Amino acid sequence: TGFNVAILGATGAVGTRLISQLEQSTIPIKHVKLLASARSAGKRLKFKGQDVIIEEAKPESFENVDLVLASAGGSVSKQLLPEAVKRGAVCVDNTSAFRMDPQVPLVVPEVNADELANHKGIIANPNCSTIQMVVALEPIRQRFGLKQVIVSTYQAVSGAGQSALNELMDESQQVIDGQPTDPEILPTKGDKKHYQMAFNLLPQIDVFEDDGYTHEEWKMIHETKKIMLNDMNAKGIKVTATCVRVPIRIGHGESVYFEVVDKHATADQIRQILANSAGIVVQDDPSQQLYPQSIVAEGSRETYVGRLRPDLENEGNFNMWVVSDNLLKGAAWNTVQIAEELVKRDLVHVPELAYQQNN
Ligand code: A2P
Ligand code: 11C
Repeated sequence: TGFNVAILGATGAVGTRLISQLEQSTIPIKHVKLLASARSAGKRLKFKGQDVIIEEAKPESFENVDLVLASAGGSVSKQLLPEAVKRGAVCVDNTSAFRMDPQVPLVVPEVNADELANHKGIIANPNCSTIQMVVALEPIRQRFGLKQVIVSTYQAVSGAGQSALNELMDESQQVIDGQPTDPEILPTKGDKKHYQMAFNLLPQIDVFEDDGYTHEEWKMIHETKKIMLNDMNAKGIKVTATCVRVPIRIGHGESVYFEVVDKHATADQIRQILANSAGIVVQDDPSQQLYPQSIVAEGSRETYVGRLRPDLENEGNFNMWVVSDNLLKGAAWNTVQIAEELVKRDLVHVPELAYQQNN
């Protein structure tokens, strides 16, 4: 008994963590299939100590698969996940391919797990920087209401994949050695120019939209509204974002400024609500210099919150600092956590009215 599970993109920065999160999960597993590009076919990775031969991902790979965990890039998901659904597999997708599709729930279990009941075969995992922010904001919204969010991010290089992480390490060594650097990937693979990341800050994550925001900033705005209000254009909460890449390996940091509806809210009350909320660890004691740090969050499934303090000149407004491992809660853990919820809720089957490709 148990499920046949396929991991699509198993060799990537997120894929390898999907393997380890699945190893630790409560999901009963009959068989695991590891899928990647033709480049990796025939190589081996371990699952629970056993060698598994990596296969090239094709539509037929999903025959007899119950559950797919995907993180091989948006175009791969767009092409292959509808094929998987046709073959009866429920897909949890870590890419941006389907997030804004009205047929697809966009889920952070601590916030909107009930949306899973409406799935049509595909469930989307949000962007990493969005996930950790909504984990921290939703308990505050539920208790005090939320009017406005202004976020600035400090995002780790692993968000751009294993090759970007390798580039940061190489460049760092080159700078230390007094050698020239040769950037080819960052700030983003899909753009024309590339800049040195080592010992630098780059205020560009993903490509630019016509309005001057980057696509990463667009995601933080619209995904937040879809997750918290079930409407990507909802006017109920105003959100604006500035996303910055910083030369660290793992663990996104976010300075989140927010305004609540109930002006009587105090920082102590908010701290207490957060401390009692699922998936959150409050690390907030200035007298002990205690606050969240990326290198501490690395390897943990939790979202860390600290530096919570009221805006001294604007009642009902607060600042906080939020950190999480972007490859775990931001990606692999949230994906596996969604899969665990699907199993618990007996939702690992494609409904009769299944996902329809509309392009
Ligand atoms: P491969 O290692 O064979 O290239 P990252 O996010 O770290 O860059 O990883 C991307 C993941 O997506 C890798 O597992 C990569 O496999 C996989 N991938 C890339 N292109 C394809 C494709 N066309 N089909 C299946 N998997 C792919
Ligand atoms: C980054 N947030 O840090 C991106 C990575 O939409 O899943 C995740 C991209 C996505 O570069």
